[in-house]
Amino acid sequence: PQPIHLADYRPPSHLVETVALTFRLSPGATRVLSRIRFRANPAGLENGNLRLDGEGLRLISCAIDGVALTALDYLLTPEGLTVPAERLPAQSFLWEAEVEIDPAGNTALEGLYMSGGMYCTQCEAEGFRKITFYPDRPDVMAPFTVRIEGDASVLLSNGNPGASGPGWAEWHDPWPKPAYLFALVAGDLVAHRDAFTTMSGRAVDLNIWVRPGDEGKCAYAMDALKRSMRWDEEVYGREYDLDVFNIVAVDDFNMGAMENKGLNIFNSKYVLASPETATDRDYDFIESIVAHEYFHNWTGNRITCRDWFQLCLKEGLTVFRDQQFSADTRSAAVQRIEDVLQLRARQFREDAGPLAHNVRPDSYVEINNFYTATVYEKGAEVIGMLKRIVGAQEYRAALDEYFRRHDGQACTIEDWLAVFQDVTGRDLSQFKRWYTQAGTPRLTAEWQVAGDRLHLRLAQVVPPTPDQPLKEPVVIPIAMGLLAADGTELLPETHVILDSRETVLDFDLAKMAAQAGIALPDRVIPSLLRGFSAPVILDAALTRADRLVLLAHDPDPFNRWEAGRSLMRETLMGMLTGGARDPALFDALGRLLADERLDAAFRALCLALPSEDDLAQAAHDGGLVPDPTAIHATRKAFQSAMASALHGPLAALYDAKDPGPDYSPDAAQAADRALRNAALALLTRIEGPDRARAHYDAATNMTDEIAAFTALLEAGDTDVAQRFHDRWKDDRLVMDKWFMAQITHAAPDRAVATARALTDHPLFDWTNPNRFRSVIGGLTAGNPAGFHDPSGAGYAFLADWLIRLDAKNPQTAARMSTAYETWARYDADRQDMIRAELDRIAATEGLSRDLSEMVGRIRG
Ligand code: HT7
Ligand code: ZN
Repeated sequence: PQPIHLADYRPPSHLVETVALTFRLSPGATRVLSRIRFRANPAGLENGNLRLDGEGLRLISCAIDGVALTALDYLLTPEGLTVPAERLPAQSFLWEAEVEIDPAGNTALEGLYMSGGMYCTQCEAEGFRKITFYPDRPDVMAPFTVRIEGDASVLLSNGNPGASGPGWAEWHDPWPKPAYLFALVAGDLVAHRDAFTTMSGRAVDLNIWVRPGDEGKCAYAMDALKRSMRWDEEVYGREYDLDVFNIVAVDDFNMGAMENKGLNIFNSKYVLASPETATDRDYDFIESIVAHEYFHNWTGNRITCRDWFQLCLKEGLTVFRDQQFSADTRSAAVQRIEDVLQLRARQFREDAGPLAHNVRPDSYVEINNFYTATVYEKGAEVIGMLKRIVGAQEYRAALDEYFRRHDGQACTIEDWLAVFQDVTGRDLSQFKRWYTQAGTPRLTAEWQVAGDRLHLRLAQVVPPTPDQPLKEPVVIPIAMGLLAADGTELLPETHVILDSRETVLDFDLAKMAAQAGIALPDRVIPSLLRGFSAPVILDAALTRADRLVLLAHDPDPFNRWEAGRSLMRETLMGMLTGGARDPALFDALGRLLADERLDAAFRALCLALPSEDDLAQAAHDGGLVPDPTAIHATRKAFQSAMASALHGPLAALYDAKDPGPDYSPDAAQAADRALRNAALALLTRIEGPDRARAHYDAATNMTDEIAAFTALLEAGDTDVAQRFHDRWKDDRLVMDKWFMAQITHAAPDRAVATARALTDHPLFDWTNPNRFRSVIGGLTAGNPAGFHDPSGAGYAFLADWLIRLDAKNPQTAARMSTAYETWARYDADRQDMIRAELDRIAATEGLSRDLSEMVGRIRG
């Protein structure tokens, strides 16, 4: 298939005034009747043909203004239907069609499909065309009326409920929306109900629909929903706009959740939670994903994207908003560190390899392949930088204007930036490069003390990426401070902007020292990029001693954590090349651990080591060829050394941080559990399994139970997997954890065999994306040394499963293929073996557009 280019965008030839759909539900043969009023689009520059997308539809009949069309009146292809301009009334006409579709046979989980006996839909990005003929593009927005006929007890669609009776229900959504926001659910479901009154007094019914038996696991998602609704009113002045807000949990879902207007559909993993079955991390995800989907109501639904190249317009902004919400709800510093960890693990990795692309891509073959960390997470960072550059007040003013100017429209990044330019008077043409250039900029910082002055040289390079060899400098906002060697703060936080390739800043040290009441220092320690003020890789000329000062004293918690992290990384890299450990780091960590003024969640983060994947990238960046087995062993050795060095403080924390049996998912309790369980993992490494066994037996919540379970797996316990299985075998979401944990914590040389054995387990349902990800992703992401086993067995195992899954669910198969994206880091043997697997996949007959695009791009 040919790529689609942003530069080729053309406005639609026809717009839709109203849509009325009737669904006659039947698992293998659902009938969809559509009545769509079209009008010619004056801005449509194309020929006036009516072009309707449609895939896998059995056309029963169609008519224009009541006159039936015959096959001679239109052109029907596997991609859609075109009625030539000469057969169309000039201005406005009614299109009617009846089609038949097969929800039960729809394993791709796109369009109308069945999950656990219920009907549900997923239309973003281009799933609506699998439901009926329609201009399935986001710049065609219309109000929808829907009638559902079926024998399920609950029949839901977008908008407000209309009339209903036994076996039928009608819905009307007054807000014009693109087809990708359409949704329908039908099933024998039960609701967890609540209500919300908006700031202007509108009463909204809130329902979370789940399978009978799950209704007791919805309280947290409901609470998160109400808090999100209030937060969006208070922080962005955005109010909900329908009488009802429905959420439905489904077990078979390709992604996390979907923001369909008034009818969000969620992967059940991100709705259902009870203390016994969900971890603190699960609760955290539920809160932020519920918030994210809710926030889309304004950033995505009321204002949507003109075309799919503009995906970051809604996704980057909505991720930024959900991150703000979580920062306001929990510890802002911890939230920022977690966001950056995620950004580096997923987006920096993507930017460093063959899949690097702009936040706003220029072309794609399959849009589903562009729901990426770059579009989402880097897209959010770009908004964060914009806010930092214009300031909080101007940011809010610009957002107010964005909502005022563009409500009800399908917009572009140009529209978005124009609002900021108009409101703030700033020229953002250079800033726009963040949207149009791929690659993670590298920022270098060097400095010199010369008498009573400090000269700080900042320089940037944006690396070449596929198809973009040459790059222009971007606008980098840098939040910074300066510390003296004893930790005294010399300069309160300052904001500078680097928009050229290089600049030198000059600071008056004498004045700063006098103000701080200390002698003129001969050594200063810049604390740069505080709060990770830009998504760049910083190479700062800091010594180990400088970093120890920052770890102990930096007033910016992010940079304090960052200093510890970089010391750990450096130490691990040193150990990999035969160097020794540095006791000063453990001493510093010991002091930090014992500092009760510090948030327990922050301390838990400071104990966590860089991942094996981080270390492989660090080795590659340092000109080495990473050895995944050695990285794994070195990391374990470091953990054991750390546990021995910090045994006293860790044991003390383990005893002190028990929040007791009354579980609450709140940040304070979760922080204590995180720190205690981090201590448990380290202590088990050197003490043996007794403490973890007692922890397992005493656990009254899943956070503690899984912490003990994984500690015991690491310790080689041979019984615990069966015990866990016997207790939880009937709970799908908990069993996903069971599958994943066993692979993640298998010794690397047994990881592929473990994964293989688990795929033979009777509960391994590979057509369920969550279960597939637990096992296959458990190997590729959770056990890198196992995946990169020198035999190549991990590469072959993944390829076998991708080929098999692709025939049923191309989207999930394509997404999982990113495990191969780092191939260029590794030795020639591994590269050859990966290339052979990519070739084998590419040569598979009938390969989907999704997977073949990914394999082609990864291979380069
Ligand atoms: N906007 C939603 C994206 C999404 C999606 C995309 C492609 C295929 C399946 C999908 N399910 C959901 C979710 C979001 O970003 O909030
Ligand atoms: Zn989103």
